Amino acid sequence: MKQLLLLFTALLALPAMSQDLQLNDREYFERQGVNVLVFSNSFNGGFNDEKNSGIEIIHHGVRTVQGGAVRLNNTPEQWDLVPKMTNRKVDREKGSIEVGMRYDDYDFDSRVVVTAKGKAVEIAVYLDKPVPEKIAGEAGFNIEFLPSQYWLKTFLMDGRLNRFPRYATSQTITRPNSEKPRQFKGFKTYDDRGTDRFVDPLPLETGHQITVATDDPSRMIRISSDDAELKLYDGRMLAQNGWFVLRSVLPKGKTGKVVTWTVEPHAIPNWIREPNIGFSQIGYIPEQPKVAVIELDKNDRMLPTATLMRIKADGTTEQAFKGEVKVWGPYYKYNYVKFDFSQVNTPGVYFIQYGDTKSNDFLIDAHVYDKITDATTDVWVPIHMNHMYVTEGYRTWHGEPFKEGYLQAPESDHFDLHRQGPTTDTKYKPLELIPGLNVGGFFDAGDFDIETGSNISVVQNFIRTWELFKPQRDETFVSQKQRYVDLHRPDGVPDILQFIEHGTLNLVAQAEQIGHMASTLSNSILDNYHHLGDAASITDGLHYDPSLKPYEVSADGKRSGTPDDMWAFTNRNPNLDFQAATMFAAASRALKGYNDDLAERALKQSKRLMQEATELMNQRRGPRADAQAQADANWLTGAGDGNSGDQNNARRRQNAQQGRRNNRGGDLGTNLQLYAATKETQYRDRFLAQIWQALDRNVSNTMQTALDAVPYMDDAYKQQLRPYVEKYAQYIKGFDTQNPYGVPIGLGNWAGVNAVLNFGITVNYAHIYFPDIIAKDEVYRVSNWLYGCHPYHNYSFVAVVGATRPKQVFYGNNRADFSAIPGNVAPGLLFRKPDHFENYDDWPFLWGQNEGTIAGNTQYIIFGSALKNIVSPK
Ligand SMILES: [Ca+2]
Ligand SMILES: [Ca+2]
Ligand SMILES: [Ca+2]
Repeated sequence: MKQLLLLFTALLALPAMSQDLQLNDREYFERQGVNVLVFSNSFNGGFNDEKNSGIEIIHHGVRTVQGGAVRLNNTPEQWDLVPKMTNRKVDREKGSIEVGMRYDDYDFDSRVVVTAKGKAVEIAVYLDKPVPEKIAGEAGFNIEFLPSQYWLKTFLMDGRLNRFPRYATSQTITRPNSEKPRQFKGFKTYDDRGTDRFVDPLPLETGHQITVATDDPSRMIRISSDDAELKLYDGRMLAQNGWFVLRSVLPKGKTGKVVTWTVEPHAIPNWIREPNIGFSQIGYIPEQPKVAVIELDKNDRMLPTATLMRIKADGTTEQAFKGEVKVWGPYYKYNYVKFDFSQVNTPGVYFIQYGDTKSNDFLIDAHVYDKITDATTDVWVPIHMNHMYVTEGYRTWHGEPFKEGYLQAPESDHFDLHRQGPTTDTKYKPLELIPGLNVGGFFDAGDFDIETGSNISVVQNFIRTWELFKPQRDETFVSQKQRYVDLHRPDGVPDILQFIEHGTLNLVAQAEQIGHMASTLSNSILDNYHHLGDAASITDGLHYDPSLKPYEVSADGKRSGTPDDMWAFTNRNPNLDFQAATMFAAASRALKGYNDDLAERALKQSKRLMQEATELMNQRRGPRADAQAQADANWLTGAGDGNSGDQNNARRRQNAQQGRRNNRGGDLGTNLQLYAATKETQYRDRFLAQIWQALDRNVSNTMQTALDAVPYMDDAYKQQLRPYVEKYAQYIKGFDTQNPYGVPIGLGNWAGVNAVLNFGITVNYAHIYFPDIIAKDEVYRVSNWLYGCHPYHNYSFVAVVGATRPKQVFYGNNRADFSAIPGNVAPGLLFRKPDHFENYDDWPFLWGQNEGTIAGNTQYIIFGSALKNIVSPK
């Protein structure tokens, strides 16, 4: 209570804010409404330009500017080179931050010094040696503005008025490829159509003084430079995820202070961020706990009460409940209070009012959870079926992709972080067609490759959903023969079975044709990897024939000289084979009676791969095994991994984590799955020999696997598990003091939805099997978070049926249209160091906060199915 009072007092006492920018104790420049960050987030080199780094401005609560650094392009793309931060020095006395930047590829070093000067910062670039000849005239100091926060707003350059364009329509020139600074690993993001020239945008405006957003005080920034010309570009000319770029080219042949900018972000006097009322957009069932978490600016005063308003059937409103607002306390940069309206349980339409802030409306009703998985199963998943034509009503989502099949990958270092070593580990020669792989499988995420590990998880997730909940829902027509999928057209077969079949078809083909599992089936060239549009147009559908010239088609129309065929990366990984073997055993069980032939093929591959993988692992288990196991464990947890920020590594890690969930503590999960599939007691005994020690070591990591076993074990097992579930209950409660939302919140470069979903699934199962230990009330923690009770905004992270305000944009394959694929689950809240959470809902292009993955979204189906089952048991 004393602590609460102290916090309460702290909330009431307004910190004195200076009118000038001050270097604060979190090492960024701050005044009310303005934060200027200097490499709090560095370019980590993982997936190159993630639009999350360098000098950044958080302007009235929104991170609208980033990318401040010395760059080599007018409008850098994701695969253009990024500088490595070589040092960062905070000088409190001078009120400055200095950062060293280096491009190894060009042996080019520079420094930037940012110093607070009243309401502005001075940004100065220093060179100890002149810009290297090769990139002289290309290297410049850049800063980038978020298009969705600036388009249609005015800007003034040296007195000339203009408006930021809604769409990219400025002018470009082409220049010889020889003049283009090298891209990541020498890859090319573009297809020059045989011209040997690249496209370079021309500036929208040039001058010495610019004010952006003169018509919007919350976005207005004045920038001037006496010693350098400012040029404003539109990065979207080259890439849909480009930003508006302001830059000054560094002068040739000069050293010392070469470019100086004065940057003054306007601050609205006494600005206080509007409270963010977090609640479930899907609503609440009458008997569940209902607690809104309200996020408050640190300069905001807490109000003593909040109100729940009811919208009556005649459209008028009335007060349903008025209650006390309770302090939770500070969490990173904001303060948090809670409003508990659990006692309201009359079905109806409601909204929350806190001071002048009103939430949108939501339901209290017994049926609010009934449809939470429908958009994901009926729309998102079928649209991600590869090698099929997918249609919905009048709309074709995509034609049949990759008709020409997959080639054996040659030795290569891949942009998507795969590698093909010097041997293929197959009977195929490099670039030879591997027959039969263009069948089944699911697109990875916002891109179109087949990540094998991920697809294994997907099949397993569907099997778990099928075996535990037996969903009979049939809203999708799937014809493998016609290679045709039609949404909202029942065909008499439960969709989940068809999804299991579709995933298994590709994975069995890999095992049969390659002899083991490929690490991935992926793009061979970078310029079709970033494809946005119909998946069927990624490749030309014709077999690549190197005897033809690029863009040339053979007389019979079957071959082309364009090297766009996809590759299979085939280096053998017995761990992956082992995972596949486990999954095949389960798939064969699930498919029996529906597709007996496929069930049999899956079982055959399961047995063969299991045996071969075991032998291979025994052979390879040498002195390196322990070190490697530790390295693997570190990689999985992100420990000691400076490059945890990259897109695919993060994605692969989450998939691997999911795999590990089935495979935790050695091969716990595998033995369990094998026992379930075969009922051979050796597997059960091996599982039982390991599970208790694993639980003793780490109850939270092992609990899911332990719970998965309950249906297959006897009552004694369940009794022995009880004390661990009691421990797990403590672990759940622990989150109430860690953050205001009571769920695990991730701080990585890929936001933490998978950890949240894992947690949610485990809590759900724990409640199902041990309702006396894990109360029903606990299962709503994760749904509340997903559906809107979280920091930054209160939109549902799931584009789910029933939510009043789901997120509107996601990083799906239709992201260029600022759209979403229904049923998607966003990674959620991205943490930017040192204290900022965000989730853009007007800018889909940051994968770490907006991309849904096939493994994650099928995990959501398990979570949602379990939750529905708990709320209204069948
Ligand atoms: Ca991918
Ligand atoms: Ca169906
Ligand atoms: Ca082709």
